[in-house]
Amino acid sequence: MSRMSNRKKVLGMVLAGGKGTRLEPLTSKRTKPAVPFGAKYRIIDFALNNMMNSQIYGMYVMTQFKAQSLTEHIQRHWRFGSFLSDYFITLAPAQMYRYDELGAEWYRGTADAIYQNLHLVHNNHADLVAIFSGDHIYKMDIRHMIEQHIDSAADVTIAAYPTLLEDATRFGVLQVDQNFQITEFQEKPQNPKPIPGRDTHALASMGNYVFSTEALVELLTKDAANEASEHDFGKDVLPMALDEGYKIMAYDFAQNPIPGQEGLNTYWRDVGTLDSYWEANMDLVAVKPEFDLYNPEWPLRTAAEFSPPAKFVHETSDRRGQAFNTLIAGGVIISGATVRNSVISRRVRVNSYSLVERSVILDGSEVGRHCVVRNAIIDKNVRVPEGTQIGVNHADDRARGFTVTERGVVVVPKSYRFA
Ligand code: ADQ
Ligand code: ADP
Repeated sequence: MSRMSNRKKVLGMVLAGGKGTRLEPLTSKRTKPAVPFGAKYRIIDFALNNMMNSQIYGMYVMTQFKAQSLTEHIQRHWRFGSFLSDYFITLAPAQMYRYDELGAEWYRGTADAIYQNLHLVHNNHADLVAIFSGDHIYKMDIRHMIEQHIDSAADVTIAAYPTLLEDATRFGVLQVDQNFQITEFQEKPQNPKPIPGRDTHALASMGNYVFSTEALVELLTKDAANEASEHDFGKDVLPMALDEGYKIMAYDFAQNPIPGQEGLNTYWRDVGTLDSYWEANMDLVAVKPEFDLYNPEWPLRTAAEFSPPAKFVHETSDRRGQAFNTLIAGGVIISGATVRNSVISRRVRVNSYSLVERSVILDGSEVGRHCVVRNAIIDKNVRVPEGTQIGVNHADDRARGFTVTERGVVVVPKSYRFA
């Protein structure tokens, strides 16, 4: 829990039950928020760090599908309780708490995930509830949003990001008045309305909401009683709230940079597809990345693993161990191989005479000698045998059963065994 401006108690609730179907095979064994990202992190870490860095120290994480690695990650690694007296992070799996009333139901939608846990809001005496998606890569100072919520006397505040019109069909699209009060909300419209005066962009909901507790309880109770509802914030609860005259404000994410950051806040990515996941990893290795992992004023906590230092082995002039424009995690050994524009996670090995370019390699995988790996995502614990080429000939890649995306990224599933 956290007291903002000594006025309000804020409880964090992070939605982490997404299936992430379009990220398969990365999500065939793990939920989307658990997908590893940026050499050391998992996607959910960014949302959790936003809460922590905004002094929201009390959080519940709503989980359901394939939550094993997410659960272990949070239970084993997100343990900062001994440093902060008011810190807790607790998993709230779909456990049919309201079994007597609803029967055996999992979370039916995002609103239901919160409805089924409303007792937690009461138990924590929260004045405000920050309900955030656990699916995105971005940095946000939620304190600004809460200040705005309080100052504008809103019932609900929705974080908003201007997105390209053609992408806006995947989001909730907002129309606002000159005070940023929301006048219209359309969930995933086929023809999104542009921002007035800026017809290339629409104002998208980031799926991050601050609710006043009273409005949240009223709205979710009403929604729960509606049999036609899918119990989703975007599809059901927010349109209903608007119809019923609740005061809903938009919060302008871009105009509110985090501490230690200059200029506008331009980076928010829904890494919902393999291509966008790969691109967001590649964004990190840009010479001047738009998303900065190195801002000391915005620490990014994740699993602390006691891996040994990364090592580069150079034995002879034709076996140079080298990496350029690359993120390398602990425990990696680049031995006589060249790695460029890549994201290399913990304990990965790349062996002599091999070349890895524009690729993401997840924990514990190994690239044998004389390999070429290009535009690839290699999931955990894959042994790429000597002389293998990945991302060079897509017909070969497909013949092995790998996914080849629209933009030509080849994905090797976790623990894949080469013939
Ligand atoms: P969607 O992209 O449809 O739209 P959704 O699938 O509802 O997002 O997921 C939102 C968050 O809730 C994710 O973090 C996900 O992991 C989690 N989640 C999904 N189903 C869940 C469930 N049953 N139980 C627990 N958690 C669950 C939403 C909004 C749009 C907005 C986009 C922004 O509806 O208006 O624009 O997010 O990405
Ligand atoms: P991910 O690929 O999602 O990162 P991990 O390999 O890190 O998954 O597994 C996450 C946790 O789940 C591990 O700590 C491990 O203990 C547990 N785990 C993984 N596979 C199994 C399994 N088959 N049975 C039981 N536990 C497992």
